[in-house]
Amino acid sequence: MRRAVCPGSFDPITNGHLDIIARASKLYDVVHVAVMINQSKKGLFEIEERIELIRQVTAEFGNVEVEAFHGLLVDFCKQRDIPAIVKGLRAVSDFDYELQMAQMNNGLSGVETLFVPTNPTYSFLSSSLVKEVAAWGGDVSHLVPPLVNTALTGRLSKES
Ligand code: COD
Repeated sequence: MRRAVCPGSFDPITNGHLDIIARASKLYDVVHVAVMINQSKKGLFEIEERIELIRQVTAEFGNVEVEAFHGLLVDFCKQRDIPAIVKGLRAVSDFDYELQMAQMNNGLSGVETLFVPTNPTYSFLSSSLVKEVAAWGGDVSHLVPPLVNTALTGRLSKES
């Protein structure tokens, strides 16, 4: 069984994330989506909410498992016998840090990182920008799945 992980914060999942997960799901038998918990960074959505949104928008792929993890990504991989991390690369600016993480993770445990070039439609897209635009009332419906757009609108209207 060929397994890979797509890790991230997913606060919330965007069409850019979804595109990478969809492409990974065609290459691997099982794709684990790991919502990595960073206790020093309070998100807009709780971890359980992020997981539920990801589960719903990836259900159609049929081979995606979603869970949260607190700790090192290499330990997530070790515990589940996952040999590969799949990451999307948006621009050269992503590459520096992604390369460092890939080399660190490989040095720690031998896990490989595979980079998938972003779909150019999403090369500017990040969860932070989506939240910022939505917070100011901008339309992000073309940047996130409809379910996420509804969740964002609901959350931001409660916060304002
Ligand atoms: N197009 C394509 N891919 C995208 C896009 C887009 N528009 N947006 C995001 N992605 C992909 C990228 O691969 C990105 O890395 C991934 O989705 C996740 O993105 P985010 O923004 O949700 O998550 P990040 O960048 O905050 O995630 C960082 C991690 C949580 C993966 C990282 O910090 C980590 O592995 N932490 C665990 C602790 C650990 O092991 N630390 C040591 C690292 S060496």
